[in-house]
This record gives sequence, C-alpha cells and structure tokens, in this order.
Amino acid sequence: MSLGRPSVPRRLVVVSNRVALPDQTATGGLASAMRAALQERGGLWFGWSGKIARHAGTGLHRRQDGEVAYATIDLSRSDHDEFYDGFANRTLWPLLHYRPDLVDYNRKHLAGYLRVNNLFAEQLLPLIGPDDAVWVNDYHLIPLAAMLRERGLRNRIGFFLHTPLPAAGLLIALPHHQELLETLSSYDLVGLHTARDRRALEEYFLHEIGASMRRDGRLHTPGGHGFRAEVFPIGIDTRQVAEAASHAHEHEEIHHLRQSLEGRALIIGVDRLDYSKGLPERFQAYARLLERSPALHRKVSFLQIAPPSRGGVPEYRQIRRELERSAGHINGLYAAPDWVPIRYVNNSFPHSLLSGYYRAARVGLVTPLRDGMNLVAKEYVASQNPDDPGVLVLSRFAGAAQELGDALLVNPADTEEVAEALERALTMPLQERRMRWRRMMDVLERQDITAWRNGFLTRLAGS
Ligand code: GDG
Repeated sequence: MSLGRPSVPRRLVVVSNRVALPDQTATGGLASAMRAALQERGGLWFGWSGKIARHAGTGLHRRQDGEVAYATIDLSRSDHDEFYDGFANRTLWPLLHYRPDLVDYNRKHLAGYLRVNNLFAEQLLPLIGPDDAVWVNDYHLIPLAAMLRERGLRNRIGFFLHTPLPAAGLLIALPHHQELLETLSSYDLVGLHTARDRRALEEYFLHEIGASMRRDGRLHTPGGHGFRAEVFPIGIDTRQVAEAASHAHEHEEIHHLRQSLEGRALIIGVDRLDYSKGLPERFQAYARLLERSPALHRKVSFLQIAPPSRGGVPEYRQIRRELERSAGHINGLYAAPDWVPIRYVNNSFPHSLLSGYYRAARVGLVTPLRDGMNLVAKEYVASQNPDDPGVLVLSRFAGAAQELGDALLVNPADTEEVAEALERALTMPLQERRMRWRRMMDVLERQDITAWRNGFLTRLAGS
C-alpha cells in the first residue's frame, strides 16, 4: 500500500476549519498551536477565511508571510450555518465533550457538513504537491481524507483530534456514526491527546466497525484500510511563554492590574466562553470558598477572562446569560465598597498580556468538565515566577491532568472539593509551591509544541 510513497515529506500542508492569519490574535487552542507548528518549518495553511460569501468556494484567497503560505475559501451562509454552527458545533462538539443531552442532530446539518468537506477537498487538491504531507485538524474535517483519496490523492495524510473522544457507548448515540467515523481509516495516522482517547478510538473500531488490530499496532478495517492511532499530548511554546511572562511587567496593563489588587491574592481563569469549560460550576465553587472562609473576604479576587465564542449557537448565548447572572449574584452577596469579589471580563487579550496576568495570579483555576488538553493550564504554569510560583488547580477531566499531576487535581462538579483546593492553594507554603512548579515545568519543557509537532510528523512520515 505504501509503495512509491516518499518517506521524507517535502512540505507541510496544514488544514483546519479556521486559519489564524498573521495579523490576527489566535484565541483558540488549535490556532495557537498550528501557528507555532508552521512558523518554524514553513508550509501551507488551508481553511475557511472566516467570511460568508454569496457563493461558496468561488475564490481562493492567498497570502504569503515569510515561509508560511495561506490559502482560504469563503463559505455560503447555508454552508456556514449547517456545517459550522450546525453539525460541527451543535452535534459533534457536545457529543465529543460527553454532553449527549445537548446534541442536536439534524440530517440537513449532516448534509451541509459533508458538502463543506467536499468543497475543502475540491479546493485543496490542486494545491497539494506530490511529496507534501497533509495534516488535517479537528472534528470539523473528519471525512476530508476519504474525500481526498476518492479524488486520487496518495500522499500521507494525518489527522489530529483536539477534543476528547468518548467511549463507544456514547459515540453510537450519533445517527450514522459508522459512516462518519469509519472515514478516519482513510488517514495514515490519527493523533489524540491522551491514552484514554486512543483506547476509546480502538474500542470503537474493534467493536463497531469490526476492525482488527495487527501485530504492528495498526488497525485494519473490513473495508481494507489500515491506519495507526497514537497519543501526542499537545504542548505550548514553553520557553517563549516563560520569556514573555518575565517581561510582562513592562506592560502598563499588568502594572494597573497589580495595583488594583492592593495586595490581594489573585485567582485567574481564562477560557473561551464554552459550556465544556465548567464556568458556572467554577463560579459556584468560588462562592462556596467565600461562604466557608470569611477570613478570605477582601483578601482575594477572582478574575475570569472569557471571550465569547460561537455566538451563533443558542447554548453559547444561554451560558453567557447564566454567567452574567451568577457573577452579579456573587458580587451582590459579598462585594464591599472597596472590594469586588469577581471580575468577569468578556474580552480577549493578546498572549503577551495574558502571560502577565497569569504571572500576577497566585492561583490558576482551570476546571473544564471535559477538555481535550487545555493549553491555558500549561500557559499558566510556564508564566510563573520560578522564585515565587503560583498554584494550578486543575480538573481531572482535562487532558492536561495526565501530565500535570503536581497540580491540585479536582472534580469540577464537586464545588466543595474545588473550594477546598482553592483554600489549600492560597495557603500553600513557598517550598511546596516551588517543588510542584518545578516538576510541572520539567514536563512542559520536555513536551513542548516543537516536540508535539515533530513527534506527529515523524510518525506520519514513517507510518
Ligand atoms: C481546543 C481544545 C485543546 C489567547 N487570548 C485569549 C486566549 N488565548 C489562547 C490561550 C490558549 C488558547 O487561546 C485556548 O486554548 P485551550 O486549549 O485552553 O482551549 P480551546 O480553545 O478549547 O482549544 C483544547 C486545544 O484545542 C489544543 O489542542 O487543548 O482541549 O478544546 O492558547 O492563550 N484564550 C482566551 N482568552 C483570550 O483572550 N480564552
């Protein structure tokens, strides 16, 4: 099957739904990661332009920035609504984040999803050179390799899933799940964040597709496709984040934040406004902390940065309203003329400022109900002052918990447990903080974004 295939790819072609153009702030994990992955090595980044046009796919927008070329296409309104807001974000996203109660399945949306994947395949095919390695990202584009193969593409194609993958018992709730998920076998390599996700994929293929596992670790489907599923925990540009954080005091905004704290300990949360991030539960846990520890009143301040995302999806508008109410309620209960317990901010900030905010915080509070990895947890750790580091309180259900066992690990649904962890973090002795931080930082230095990218691409070249 691999006869005639080159083993060293000439150029990297990254495909993802959204493309972060050189002058745009990347506020999503995938965009931050892929930008870093391409910058060092160069290549082509292909995806949706973020624009709605009257006719989909009529024009290809091209741009060059150093070694990185960008090619994007527009989508029509109905393509966008059915593919992006519809099947990707109202069907697949909740399913992959263990929320079958929020799954909205609609055949029209599935048809739109397949239509846009076909459009991607059609537009991308002529841009791929004979030796290029193609790296497709995330749940928006699961069937893309199958569609490229149908058009005759024989290059190596890898896929990385940035979300968790739930067990087969949940996946089978999706109508027509086999038709969709079996297309993963058209890739040469499927990458996942954790061993749990990989086990879920293997079990699904073994039991639902009737695949077999070969001695060399490849899965073979009854349809004759063979592929590998492997674990590649995504990382951050650890050195760069640490460097940016150490210079952050030069920014006026960081100075103002520190000043406004008046010596209070800062707890920080930074998340896209998304129901998977466990924000209502987090607010309740903070309220519980204030309830059980009056001594902390006026001594602590919680800054939650939550830029809105996916505003076209009703569940996202609803959680936004819910959080506004909850923040107002908690401040109403506890605020004093000179103390606001929760600062809830719906803006996004550039990375250079974020790392300064992280460094100013004694506690990083990262409590998603489910998360593929969670880069904010890693950025928080990398931003700390080595002499006086803060403490990470981290959900067990973030992929990052597999690597960052020296965080205070919590079940985000247990508000009492989170409140206790917050109290422990706020009072943790310096020596323990340093020890935990050092061990986490060792992991982040080893498993950084470069290791992730090289690990995936080396495996793809050899698969
Ligand atoms: C998905 C998966 C997985 C920049 N400015 C802001 C902001 N950023 C950056 C953060 C961080 C990224 O956005 C958010 O990444 P996360 O990993 O925390 O979360 P998702 O966006 O859900 O990412 C996730 C990731 O893909 C990579 O595979 O780890 O599990 O869900 O780099 O610095 N973020 C926010 N506000 C800003 O102003 N929230």
